[in-house]
Amino acid sequence: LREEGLAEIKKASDEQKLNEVRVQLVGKKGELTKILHSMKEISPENRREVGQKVNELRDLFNSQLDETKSAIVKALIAKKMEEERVDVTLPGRRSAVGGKHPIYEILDDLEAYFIGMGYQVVQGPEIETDHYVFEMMNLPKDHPARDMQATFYIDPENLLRSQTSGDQARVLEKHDFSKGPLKMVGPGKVYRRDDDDATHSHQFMQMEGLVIDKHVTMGDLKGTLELTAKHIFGQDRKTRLRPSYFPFTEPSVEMDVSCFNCDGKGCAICKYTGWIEVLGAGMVHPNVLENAGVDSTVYGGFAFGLGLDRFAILKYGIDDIRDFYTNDVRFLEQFRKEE
Ligand code: FA5
Repeated sequence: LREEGLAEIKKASDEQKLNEVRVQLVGKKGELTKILHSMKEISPENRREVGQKVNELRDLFNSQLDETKSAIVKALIAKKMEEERVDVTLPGRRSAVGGKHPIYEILDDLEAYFIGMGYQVVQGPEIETDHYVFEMMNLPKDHPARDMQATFYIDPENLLRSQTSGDQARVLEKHDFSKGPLKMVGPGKVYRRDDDDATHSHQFMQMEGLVIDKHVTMGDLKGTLELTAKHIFGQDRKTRLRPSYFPFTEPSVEMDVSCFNCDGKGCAICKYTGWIEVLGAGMVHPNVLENAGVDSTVYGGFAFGLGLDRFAILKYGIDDIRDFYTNDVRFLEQFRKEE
């Protein structure tokens, strides 16, 4: 039985088979138990010796069974480790990361620039009310200048804002002038029923600017606009201010930047004018201040609304504004910076 038992244990190749062998040899109904049960048939003088042998054999089987079991488990773990081996020296797979959109390059740059000059950044809603976009901005319902911006109306009171100028009214209403002057920029998306062409899109981005204090002059406005243009375009690009008209500023101006393509000489992109208009601006109309509860005999200042898309066109030499919105990856990839 000893030799047979050991051979059986040796043969068992997995845990299940080994368990079967264990039951067969040392289990309750196993071979050794059978011998113990038949002790009464053995002569009393031999009983002690047989008992001892059975016990020895059980110990031997048990220790062999345990040894074999741990060898099987070890082999199993080794096999699993081998199968799940990971080569940590292999280079990882690169995930495709996006780049910042060129308009946001300009936007982030300008935000940091204005914050550095003490401006706060505000963000007005894209679905705005007629009240803030027009009425508070000195454009009552029947004002002819409403036609200057073909507006998408949702209902008679709500609209997709056609300019960020509503942000001016929102901050003016809230500002506490006893705590100091008001300086803010408000960037964001605007929408117009404009026909799309190389320099017009029905969705584009503006950055509103507003500075209100006791002694702000047109010279401050001119200096701010010219410095801003130099900050974005460098020292050499030419700029000019033209007189213009907006209901919320008086006097009003527009700033042009010399065309990136022909340097002011005239080409199709700038419609042979040599210039591309980038912003509207002016000294804040007293009615705008009064509408928001600000005393226009004490306070005054300037405002501007710059077209971020036009800034991006001129900075990066892009010949069609629509490229910003069609999301052609080949176009956008040109602006990706090396990580
Ligand atoms: C305005 O929207 C005024 N709210 C600007 C302003 C603010 C004046 C504060 C005075 C004081 P305008 O409609 O001209 O003005 O637009 C301002 C700028 O937005 C333009 O100079 C141009 O750069 C840009 N812009 C206007 N229409 C489009 C368009 N369809 N696509 C791309 N950019 C546009």
